[in-house]
Amino acid sequence: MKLYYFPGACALACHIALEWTGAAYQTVRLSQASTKSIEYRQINPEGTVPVLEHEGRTLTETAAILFYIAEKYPHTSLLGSDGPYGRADVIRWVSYLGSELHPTFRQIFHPRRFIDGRDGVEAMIKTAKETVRTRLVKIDKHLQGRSWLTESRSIADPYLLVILRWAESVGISIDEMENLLGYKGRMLSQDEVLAAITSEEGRRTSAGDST
Ligand SMILES: N[C@@H](CCC(=O)N[C@@H](CS)C(=O)NCC(=O)O)C(=O)O
Repeated sequence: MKLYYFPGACALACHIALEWTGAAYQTVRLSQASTKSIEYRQINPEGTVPVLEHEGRTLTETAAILFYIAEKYPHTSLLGSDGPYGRADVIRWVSYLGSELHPTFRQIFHPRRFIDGRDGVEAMIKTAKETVRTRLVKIDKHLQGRSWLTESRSIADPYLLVILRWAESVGISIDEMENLLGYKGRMLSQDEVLAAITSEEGRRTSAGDST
């Protein structure tokens, strides 16, 4: 498998999932600017990462790539271990992160894509940050008494880690969200998670401009 990414992007979630499989894979490092090149747009017309290439096929969209990795390596049990409910619960969380949280960061990282002039930019960013914070508070409550978002560790977890890193990089503190803090610590204590982060960012610890 070959994963296209740039540092700080949501592709990190797929990178962590690949590490969890223990299988061999390759990565292609891009810059955000180079995702707009004519060459890259032939791979992904959207001009975004992640992209996964495997067995002559190209897959885009974080959720699809996460599910593909999990399906290809069932021994990892990254799709939930509990029959139809367990699987649906993983879909629920990947959907929630991908549709309710991930897009909200676009308004924070790329306000000019939403508003032309200066007017309204600050207000939009402020509202988006409040929205993220409100949702993180809900996730913090959900994590009470749980180690992972779902019954067992799943592909939803590295996606949440990406969201947490973005939140902190734009000043949304999770210091008072004890369950999320513990969760982040649990994720960062895993060798595979650190390996993916280090391979993308070296010693860098913040997420930076990404979505
Ligand atoms: N819906 C896509 C969104 C992908 C996306 O927004 N990727 C960001 C990085 S997190 C990107 O490549 N941004 C480059 C840009 O918009 O210029 C997915 O879930 O994969």
